Amino acid sequence: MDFTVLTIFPEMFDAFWAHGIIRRALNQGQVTASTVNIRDYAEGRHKMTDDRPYGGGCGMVMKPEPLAAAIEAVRSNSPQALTVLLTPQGRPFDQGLAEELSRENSLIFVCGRYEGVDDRICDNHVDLEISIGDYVLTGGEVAAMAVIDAVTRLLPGVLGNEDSAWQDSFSRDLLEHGHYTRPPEFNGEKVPEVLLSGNHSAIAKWRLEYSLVKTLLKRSDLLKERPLEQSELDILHKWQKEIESIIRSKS
Ligand code: 9D3
Repeated sequence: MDFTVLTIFPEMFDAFWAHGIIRRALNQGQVTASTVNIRDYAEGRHKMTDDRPYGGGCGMVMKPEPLAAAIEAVRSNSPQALTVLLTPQGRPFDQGLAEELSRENSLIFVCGRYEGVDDRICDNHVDLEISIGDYVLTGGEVAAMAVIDAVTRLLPGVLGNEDSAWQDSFSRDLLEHGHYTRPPEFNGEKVPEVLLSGNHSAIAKWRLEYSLVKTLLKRSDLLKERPLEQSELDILHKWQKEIESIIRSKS
């Protein structure tokens, strides 16, 4: 996978490329990455990348010429690349979109700043617009990092353990069970005993039960969307009966 990021703040990505899984993927050659300064494609003594909006209003708009020149320069080197604009009005980013993007060979990310980019860029130079959620950022850079991070961990060989990236369809769309490591007792709290038992089928059963209950309590919207297997329905029934018996005993 080749990532190219177009931004007026390329230094923001220096630390991003230099740490963790991304750095290892770069070192192992599963990923190549470069950052392009949009200002390098701006004309004039001041190399301006923004200008005042037609029709008035506060804030500035990213000028189309430097962006178009930067995108065209990058595309001429990788004509098959998918060009992605990070924008609040884009398609909501989720794991499904991360999986789609991970199947591309080459991705170009265009990071807007100010109030946004000239709309003629969105229409003619961009294949896909992405938003990372309904909250207001100051630019596309942090959003591009989120997308690159989520895509990189899905690339073949990047996580070593293949199934830690592509979970099977049954554990997907549930919150994860709790995680514990040593010591066995911390601040008076013990690690759940079943995890120390070495009984792998009991551990798998416990993990599924706590995934389901945690999802029910914290993200019931996920359970409503998702089909449930018989073993999962059995667990929810067990909890339903427990709750009903408590209610009956108090009324
Ligand atoms: C006042 C209207 N604003 C639209 C909600 C203007 C505006 C706010 C923030 C225009 C651009 C931005 C900068 N944000 C991004 O570039 C951005 C973003 C975001 O703000 N939220 C979620 N995903 C993304 S992707 C890029």
